Amino acid sequence: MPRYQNIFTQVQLVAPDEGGIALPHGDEPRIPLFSRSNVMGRLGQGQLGPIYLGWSGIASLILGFLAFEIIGLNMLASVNWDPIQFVRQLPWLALEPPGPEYGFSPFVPLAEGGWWILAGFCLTASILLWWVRTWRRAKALGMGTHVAWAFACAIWLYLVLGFIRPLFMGSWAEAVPFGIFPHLDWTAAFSIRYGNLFYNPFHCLSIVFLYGSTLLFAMHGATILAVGRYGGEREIEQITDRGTAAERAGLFWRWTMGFNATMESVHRWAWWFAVLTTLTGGIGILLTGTVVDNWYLWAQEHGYAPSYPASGIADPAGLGSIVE
Ligand code: 07D
Repeated sequence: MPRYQNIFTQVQLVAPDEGGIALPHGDEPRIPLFSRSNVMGRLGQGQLGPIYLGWSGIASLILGFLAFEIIGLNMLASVNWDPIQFVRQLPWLALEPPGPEYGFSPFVPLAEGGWWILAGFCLTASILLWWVRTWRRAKALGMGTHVAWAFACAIWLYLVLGFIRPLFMGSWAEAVPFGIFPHLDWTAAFSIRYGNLFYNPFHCLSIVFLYGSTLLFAMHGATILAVGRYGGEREIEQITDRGTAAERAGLFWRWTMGFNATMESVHRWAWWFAVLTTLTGGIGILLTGTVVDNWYLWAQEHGYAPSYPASGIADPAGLGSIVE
């Protein structure tokens, strides 16, 4: 007897390859590469491919590869083209943006930050083209564009960090370097330079939404797994029925915390939390150094951080004022 298989049954569907819906005439071709993987089937879908790779996908991959190469070759050059040292020191190697003496000029000698601008340009073009891909594929499938909008919010933070804020500050030197530890060092230095980012309320908001996202994701994932035995992953079919996984899931949260999201609204909660992480984050970074020079002093002024007795120590941000 055919039975509905759910996440617990570990049965993989074996059927003729499924190529997807027909595309509008003139649309770019899909690469008709199909394969099947039992391991991937345990993690998700067993059929791999086909991959759709239109012009935006191809251009995005080429530009991403160029960025990757520019960054990698510059790092290799920084260790005198020694492959052993490249591997050993990789986590610490960097491609730095131009120094402050170049302001925001697009004409910077390659070895003094020009490569950083070129790599940044390629990476940005690559990311934007990938965004075009998320938008166009959603449209082609008759879907909403929620993924593209959420991705746009992440791109907003990325652009603020690497382009918009440096533009407002009039200096490429404000931008983030490429490199594993170097970009982490940059965040620490940035925080200290601008008086401790913990006192930036938008950083606080961003953390709320970041942590909130993980909490919501854990709650939702756990809830659906917990009602898997009642077919909980068939969320939409269950919305209006009684006695279903959907009703039990809702009841569980109403009993434990007095309120429940619905099978539909929990996804809006998750979407907004994720989106607001980078939306508020970008605002916080854009305000730093442009509107607020020292978040700790700002927080004191606004009754948000305690004021300590005068220490006589000059403001480390170099404003010349004495920390009260
Ligand atoms: C970064 C942007 C979108 C990314 C895109 C993808 C590539 C691929 C591939 C070349 C993630 C780009 C694709 C690059 C390249 C190839 C092959 C999204 C990003 C489009 N903080 N902090 C946040 C916490 C502190 C600092 C956010 C916690 C210190 C700075 C988040 C703590 C200092 C910035 C957050 C903490 C400091 C942030 C990031 C605790 C010093 C930011 C949200 C517990 C370390 C960023 C407003 C995110 C921001 C940011 C969390 C501490 C500095 C909420 C939990 C005090 C400078 N911090 N932070 O989703 O938005 O990032 O700030 O201590 O710029 Mg912080």
